Amino acid sequence: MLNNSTVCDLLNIDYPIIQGGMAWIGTFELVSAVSNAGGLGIIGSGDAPTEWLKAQIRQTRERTDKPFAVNIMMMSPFLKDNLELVLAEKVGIVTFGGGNPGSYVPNLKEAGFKVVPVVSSVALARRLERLGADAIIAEGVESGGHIGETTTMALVPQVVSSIKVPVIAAGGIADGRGLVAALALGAQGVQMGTRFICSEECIAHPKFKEQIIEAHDRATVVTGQSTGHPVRCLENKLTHRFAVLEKAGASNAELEELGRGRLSLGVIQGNIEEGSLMAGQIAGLIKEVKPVKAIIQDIMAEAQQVIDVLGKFQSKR
Ligand code: TUI
Repeated sequence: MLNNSTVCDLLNIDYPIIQGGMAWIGTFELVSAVSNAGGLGIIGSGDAPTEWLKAQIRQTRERTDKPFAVNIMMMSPFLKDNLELVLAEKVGIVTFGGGNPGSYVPNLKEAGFKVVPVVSSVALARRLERLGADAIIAEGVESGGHIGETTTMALVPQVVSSIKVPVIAAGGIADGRGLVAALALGAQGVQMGTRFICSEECIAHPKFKEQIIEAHDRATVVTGQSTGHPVRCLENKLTHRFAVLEKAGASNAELEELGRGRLSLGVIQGNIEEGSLMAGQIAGLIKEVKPVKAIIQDIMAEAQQVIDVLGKFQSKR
């Protein structure tokens, strides 16, 4: 069986499936659905104000008594207030993304929290384990949004071999084959963002979901390489404008200006040409919008089938 991973024990969940804490669309509707289905839902606080996050935590609690987490984005202008809020609200599990959360880990540990940072390098995974991280999400360059440089295939086993705490694989995973592959690399679970965008419960605009359904294997591009903050999105008019500006040697300030407000324009308002449609390379595998419960059940069933086939393959030799 697949639900016996240490990540399940650590987070008190039934299945080793964790939802990516996506800004704007990792809201209580999706979070409570994932947690109620036996995975771990994560509120994506992004750069949202603390009052918004407080309301999201409260609304999630109204809909589930299962564990859920908050993702804290290190570049948020409300970073400190949001951290104080999750402590006051005793959320219990925090993930971090978009930077090094090292200085905040000890405080959360003292308060009894489970701390699960997202990293894109072995060095940061090691440092955060030393500071008390309970598990590490190793996120490959296949992911949507803000990304590192190493592929999931190369990053996950290197992180697994470098630390003792459980590793969760992220980036390029959307089905049971991906889950089994992650387990084969030594991970104890997976985090998925793009797959959960195409759920009935996710509040993402239907036009954004449709763009993912229609995506092919090369539908995403990476912008912002020149700024040191590369971001993967579905290719559209906005990413073309970024590419032209970057080629012309635009300053970080100009690129930031072009990016302002674009994520909500794309993913909430459904402006698929002028908005930022952050999504991972696995978008091309996702062919339908389904209820969260079906997504999780189908992945678990497929993973079990794959394991059974692999087991037979081995016994024939
Ligand atoms: O955080 C993410 N993905 C994100 S955050 C985000 S919000 C955003 N909005 C507009 C423009 C840019 C970002 C969208 N997507 N994933 C987790 C993740 N964290 N991936 C990589 C990292 C990471 C990168 C550097 C973690 C730590 C880090 O540390 C650098 C250092 O200081 O050592």
